[in-house]
Amino acid sequence: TPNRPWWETGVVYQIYPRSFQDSGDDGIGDLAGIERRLNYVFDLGVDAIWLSPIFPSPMADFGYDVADYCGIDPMFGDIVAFDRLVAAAHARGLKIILDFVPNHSSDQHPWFVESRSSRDNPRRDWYIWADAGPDGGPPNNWISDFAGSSWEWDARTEQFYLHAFLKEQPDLNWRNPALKAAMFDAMRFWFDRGVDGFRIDVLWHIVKAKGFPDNPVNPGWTPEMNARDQVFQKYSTDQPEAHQIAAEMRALADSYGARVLIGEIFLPNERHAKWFGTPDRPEVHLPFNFQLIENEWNAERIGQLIIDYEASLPADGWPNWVVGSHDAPRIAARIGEAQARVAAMLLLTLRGTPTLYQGDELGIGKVDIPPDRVRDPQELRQPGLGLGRDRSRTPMPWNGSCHAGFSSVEPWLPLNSDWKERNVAAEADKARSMLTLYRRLLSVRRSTPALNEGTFTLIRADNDVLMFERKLGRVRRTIALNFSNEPRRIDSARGKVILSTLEGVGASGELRGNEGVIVG
Ligand code: TEU
Repeated sequence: TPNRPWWETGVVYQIYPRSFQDSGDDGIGDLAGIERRLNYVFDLGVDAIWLSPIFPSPMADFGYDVADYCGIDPMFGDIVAFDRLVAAAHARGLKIILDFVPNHSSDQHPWFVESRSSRDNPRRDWYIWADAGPDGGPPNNWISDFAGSSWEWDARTEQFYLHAFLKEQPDLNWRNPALKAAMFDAMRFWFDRGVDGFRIDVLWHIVKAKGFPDNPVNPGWTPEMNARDQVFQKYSTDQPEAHQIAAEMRALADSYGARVLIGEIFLPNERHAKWFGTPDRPEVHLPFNFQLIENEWNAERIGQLIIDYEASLPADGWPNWVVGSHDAPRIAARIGEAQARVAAMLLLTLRGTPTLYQGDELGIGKVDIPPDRVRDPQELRQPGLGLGRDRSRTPMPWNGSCHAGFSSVEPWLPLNSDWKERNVAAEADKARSMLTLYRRLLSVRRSTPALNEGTFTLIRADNDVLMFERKLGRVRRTIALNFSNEPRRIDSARGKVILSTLEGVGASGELRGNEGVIVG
């Protein structure tokens, strides 16, 4: 279909800038490094790059604590390097999506420094302040996503401030019109510089219920669980006023032409779908869909969730899928490398916009982070629960040379232990490598619009087999995925195998163990 926007026809590739390519000899990736590797990204066959935050930051949460919404952290470069990167990307037809973090700033942001300086500072109300509860403790029972109360006492002004994440990440008050205007100005700043869209961090968090009522307590919570699950985030997230703001963000994006908004939203289907908005009051183009990350890797389960998700979409709601991110365990660590190949085929044959996470295309799996090298604040605050995100944030291994070609010095996090064999250069020419599989899948997807926009029909999801058809006009493709490591019969797949996740061909009417095929 002509005239479909790029965020529907394309594939997004997430770059975690600290860990992509260092050009500054400090062991931390940067913008000039990304520019150097643009041909790799282009050759992979993706259409857009989403950059995790690159703004000035004390890095308490590695950039998700922003100290200036309109600058570049010197660690990553400067605005000149940024403009160069955008120009170089655009010259290759690649879009650039920035990570906008509206729920909270850094506690070092000049706005917060002012806000906490006195109760009558004009910026006091740009953040969320409240008096102590009757017992002198926090105003309510809200729990930070990173454990502990969401409220931090400020001794000087004798009030608590709210932080849904670290205490170094105070929540901004979107009910304050001046704060809201300043944040919209920041979006304009980047749109004016040519960015093609934003991934919006924790969008469903940005407004809190008036009066800050206690959240309902989760009766199923036990101390082995993540501390944040002690309560349901009923009053601290997903408020109607946040939808209004999303609609205004969308109106701003639309005023610039073909720009995309991707909302980070974790909610059950029905409430998740509300973030598309309505045709006369649209909100985000793509409410990020994390279900392939959050659910068990099981053919029946995945078949059902695809059906449920598709059914939950509004008439003009476009789907999206992702299997990895800087927050989630690596897909190959979670389900093993053989199944990660099946997951790659699923991701790139589903209806909608797929997002790839850097390094997954190399099949990076389990990485051991020695205790003295743990950097993730989520892990440091609740050690031993397996919440560590460092394992998904290790540097890209480019080649077999010193520090894998990532940096001239020791990187900020260790490399994947198998980097000597598992790196871009080593995988580039191997027919069997994960990288080759990703390239083939991306190329088949690009040349087969049915895989992007065709109808989705589930054929079966049982006995470890997920099978579905994608159809556009007269083009039909059947995708059959074997979630087990044993052979499985698939009598109904007709046509020739266009691509398999394995080398060679199996017996007809059969999937080999861990095999996925596109047939047509
Ligand atoms: O993550 C939001 C979020 O919900 C996290 O708590 C996520 O569930 C957790 O990291 C999974 O282990 C976003 C960013 O993606 C994350 O990197 C930030 O730390 C967080 O917001 C705060 O900005």
